[in-house]
Amino acid sequence: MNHRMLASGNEAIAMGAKACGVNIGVGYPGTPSSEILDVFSRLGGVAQWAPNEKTALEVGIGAAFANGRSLITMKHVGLNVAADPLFTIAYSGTPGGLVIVSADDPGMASSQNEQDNRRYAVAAGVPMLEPADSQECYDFTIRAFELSEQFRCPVLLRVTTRVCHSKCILEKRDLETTPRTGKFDRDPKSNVMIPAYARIAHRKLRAKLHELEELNEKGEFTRWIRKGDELGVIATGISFQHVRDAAPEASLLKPGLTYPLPLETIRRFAASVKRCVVVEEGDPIVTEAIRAAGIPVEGKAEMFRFGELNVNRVRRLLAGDLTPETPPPAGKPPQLCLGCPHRKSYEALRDLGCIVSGDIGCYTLGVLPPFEAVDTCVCMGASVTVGLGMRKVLPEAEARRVVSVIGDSTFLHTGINGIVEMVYNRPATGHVVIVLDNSTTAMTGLQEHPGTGRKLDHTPAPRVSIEEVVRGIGVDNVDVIDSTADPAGFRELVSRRLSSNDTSVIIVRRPCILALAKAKSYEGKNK
Ligand SMILES: Cc1ncc(C[n+]2csc(CCOP(=O)(O)OP(=O)(O)O)c2C)c(N)n1
Ligand code: SF4
Repeated sequence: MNHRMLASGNEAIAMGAKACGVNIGVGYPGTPSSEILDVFSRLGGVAQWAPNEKTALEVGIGAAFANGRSLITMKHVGLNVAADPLFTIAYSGTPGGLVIVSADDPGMASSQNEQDNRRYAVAAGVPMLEPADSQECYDFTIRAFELSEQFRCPVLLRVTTRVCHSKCILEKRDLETTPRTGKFDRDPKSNVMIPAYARIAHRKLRAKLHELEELNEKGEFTRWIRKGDELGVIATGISFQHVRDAAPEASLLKPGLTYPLPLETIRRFAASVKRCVVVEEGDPIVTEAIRAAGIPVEGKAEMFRFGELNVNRVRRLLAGDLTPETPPPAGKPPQLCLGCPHRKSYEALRDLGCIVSGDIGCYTLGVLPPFEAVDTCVCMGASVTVGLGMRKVLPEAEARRVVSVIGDSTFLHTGINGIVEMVYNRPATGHVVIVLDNSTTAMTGLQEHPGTGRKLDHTPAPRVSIEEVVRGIGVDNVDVIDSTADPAGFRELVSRRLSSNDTSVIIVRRPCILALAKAKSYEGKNK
């Protein structure tokens, strides 16, 4: 029986994973990927949040080494964190299926950069599928697992914000397969990447990519829409939908397996039209690959490299219209909620004249008025280490003003490494780290993490104690305080710690007001 429904791309990926019997879904939250594992869990799949993306991928690799199927989810910047295992698992592959969802955010709706992760597929030599709608999210997820097992290689499923969040008709197939049974066959030549084995594995990987390219030429993943021969457009992912509206008269070629590309099919398509243009969001990756194969195609002007494409921008791109674009109307700047526990902390840091090495989460909003209290922010976990670097070179009086501010989820993601660095290479003035512990991953939608005491599905879990972790690493002073209930005490504590040469961690603990209500409902359910 077939089932038609309205589903977002993220829901479709979860349903595809469930349909093909994925044994485990592991990820770290990040817009626009966060809903995938929640839905997979609600469908009855085994899903868990990892402390960060590297751990997520490694758990998934382990499950796939043990013959299981693993789905790994993350936002684009998460793949930077997971890049180390990615490059080597591309060599060895796994007997079980390993599919990594990279959810990219062109236009930076909710991200610190708009990096184009298609480059990871090329750099690591990992085949990549790029769905353009929810149906393809579902179908490609299932095919990604099949390809991963057939070719013994991880597969990247690369989606973007519009594909993740737009809802369209999805037809589910009657497929429900049972998860694969775990088993481990010793095969060190394939699974242990010492140089002698890795040299062979790299050659095997390149051979697999050639085979995949041949498979791709057979057309299963490519849509060729024949219209007139005046204009032909090659478009991938969401750009394909924009082109259909912007240039209904154009012939269209949409590769779905976008690494390795079906270059011979593309050559024939380009030769079949008088003008051939590549329309792609982000970097000109497909354009460059096609041109490198000696196929003459037009690319896009540099101005279309930034932000998302839409129907209007694609019309302009095709018309070669380079007049300045009207900027979108300025929206209301985001703000910390009224009653947010981060507010009192920033008021104090502002009034104390601190140099704040910040981090990523709701609390990054401390950069905006009325606080204007965050001075740097690079990537998750960097607050601690960037603060330490500042302390190493600033004159003493300035160094004493530096504090690192980090959220609880971010602390457990990659902040812990910074604490190890602080204890090992302590600055002469010591250092002060403030962990804003609101008992949730608020910014990405209130997900659980190892410090909340609940699993992804909000049932009870062992709780990792931040204070025990930092004490164990060897921090001199560890304090827990509520800056909202005791603002004066918090100011006095920060001043005291800043004036000493100790290493200090101050944990500001008070729940996010939005998470509090939800947490109460879970407690009711968990009784
Ligand atoms: C490598 C990476 N993974 C995921 C994200 C998405 N993300 C941004 S902030 C954040 C965590 C926020 O939680 P927390 O540190 O507890 O701060 P809060 O928002 O609760 O104040 C996440 C997961 C990201 N920016 N970078
Ligand atoms: S969601 Fe929670 S942490 Fe984020 S601004 Fe609102 S109250 Fe603060």
